[in-house]
Amino acid sequence: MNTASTDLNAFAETVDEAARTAKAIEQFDQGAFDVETAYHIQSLSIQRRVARGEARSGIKMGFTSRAKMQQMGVHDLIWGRLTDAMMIAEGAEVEGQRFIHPRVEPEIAFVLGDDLCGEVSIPEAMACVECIAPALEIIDSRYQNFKFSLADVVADNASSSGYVIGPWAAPEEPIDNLGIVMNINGRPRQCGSTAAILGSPYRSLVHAARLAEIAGEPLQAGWVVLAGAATAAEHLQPGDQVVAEFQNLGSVAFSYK
Ligand code: OOG
Ligand code: MG
Repeated sequence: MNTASTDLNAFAETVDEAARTAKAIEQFDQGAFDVETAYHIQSLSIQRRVARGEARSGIKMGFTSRAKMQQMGVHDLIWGRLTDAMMIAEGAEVEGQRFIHPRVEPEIAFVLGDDLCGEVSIPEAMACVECIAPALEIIDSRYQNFKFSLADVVADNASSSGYVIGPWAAPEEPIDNLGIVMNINGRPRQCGSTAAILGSPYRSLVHAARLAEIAGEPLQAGWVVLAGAATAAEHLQPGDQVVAEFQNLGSVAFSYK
């Protein structure tokens, strides 16, 4: 695609400003840019965050479960860039003003003890993990009505907005098939298993290593990798208390003001 770099900067500014000011934008025209170009726009939008003082803290994977693909009508794996400003303390009360129409979904988080680059096997990926944790991701598409094409959602940093990490566990803890219940205001709203994430969240980490390397930003020691949601996402309403319980790993919670 021959989209001029000034156009790419304009797209990046549009998505970044929508995120910064929590104001929805229209979807870009179908065909305005392809998926590869969308990753370039994503990178430029994150550069704007970094210029404002945010630091990269890792990456997130998206559409790694059938539940999420079906909910959003997108059937390709995607990824986005995480920054420290997206991190929300476990148990915190989150201000609603920073979001447009947030949703929450249960995930597994990894912290890497070593750099992890390129084509790796599952055992190689496992050997790089320092610890694992139950996590919640708050996604908040900048597009009106949370509707997007694959290229749109990639340009919009895979809808990433916030993430909450629960208690860390040793990497030896098996995580391939752990039950998950996500409760909102004491009621179970989503039930599932970590097996829904590509059969094992470690497969998501293998993809993350490959995709980050291709982008020229290989996974670094100390980074967080979010493996992608195991269930469909749930809308957040003011006053909601969210608690996700993970078999053997404990729970992760926040409230939405
Ligand atoms: C895109 C982000 C997908 C996941 O965990 O599958 C994602 C979206 O659903 O808006 O974060
Ligand atoms: Mg997610």
